[in-house]
Amino acid sequence: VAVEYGLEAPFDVEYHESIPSTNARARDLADEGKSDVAVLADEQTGGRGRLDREWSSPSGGVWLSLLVRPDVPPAHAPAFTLAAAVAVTRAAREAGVDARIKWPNDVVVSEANDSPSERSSDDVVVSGEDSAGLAVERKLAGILTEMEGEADRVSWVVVGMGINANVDPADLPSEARPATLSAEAGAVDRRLFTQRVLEEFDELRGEPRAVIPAWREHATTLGTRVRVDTPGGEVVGDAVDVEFPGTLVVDTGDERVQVTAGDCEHLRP
Ligand code: BT5
Repeated sequence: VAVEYGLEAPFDVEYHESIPSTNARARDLADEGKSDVAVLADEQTGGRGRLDREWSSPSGGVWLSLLVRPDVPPAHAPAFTLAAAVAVTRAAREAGVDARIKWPNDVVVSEANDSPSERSSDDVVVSGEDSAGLAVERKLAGILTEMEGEADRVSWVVVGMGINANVDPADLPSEARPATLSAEAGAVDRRLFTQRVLEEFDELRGEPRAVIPAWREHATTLGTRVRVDTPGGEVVGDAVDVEFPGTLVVDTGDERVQVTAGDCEHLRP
């Protein structure tokens, strides 16, 4: 049952204690003609990531989907993923967590930030590494953007954000290397945290192109060596930039490749 969540937000907020998926609910609301709704849940029983992957959503998280109807062509929809990543990152940083954005849809915390006491002050640690030489970053949040539209204009966009807020790490799949706000910086007030995410997203959505500089400011992907598994094959090189609406530019040494979708791994510099 949806109840009023008591947020002062530029969205109608619908709160569920438990629901299969806030994205699925937001899509149903889109079919009913609604707009500017935030669907929020304490727990999801059928949370989904990209490519129909499972998104683990135990009680204590911020499982949030925003339904919007922007006046943009479908090709611009990726900018809403970036806007959500910036909004979540800003809210997490305000809460004292060293969150950064990993292209295309992750908010991560670097392993090296976990144990500052084990480092001496003159150590220069960019990020941790595992034995395979991959940078170790743990996932604090993931974003799933879905949309429907005609050739020239979207009908609706649903931006789903899965944020491990006050979740017990034992309830999350350890192989996914999750991070939680509560483990990084202590339990957060989920109502206030959500309000900050909604405010930041609302500000960014009005000017999608302005999202790019904000994204660059908090990106961990730029300046690192990456391996991106794209629908068209693997791309390895230096991540040099992100361009509107969310394209990653990878310098392979031979050429600059523009990657619009894929799974990205950060490699040893
Ligand atoms: C994502 O997919 O990162 C998008 C996740 C979006 C979830 C939100 S929650 C609100 C809304 N309602 C939904 O049903 N979905 C959205 P992807 O990049 O494909 O990453 C999925 C992978 O992340 C999984 O295969 C796991 O390895 C890992 N994973 C699953 N649950 C996780 C969690 N809670 N924290 C960190 N990693 C997780």
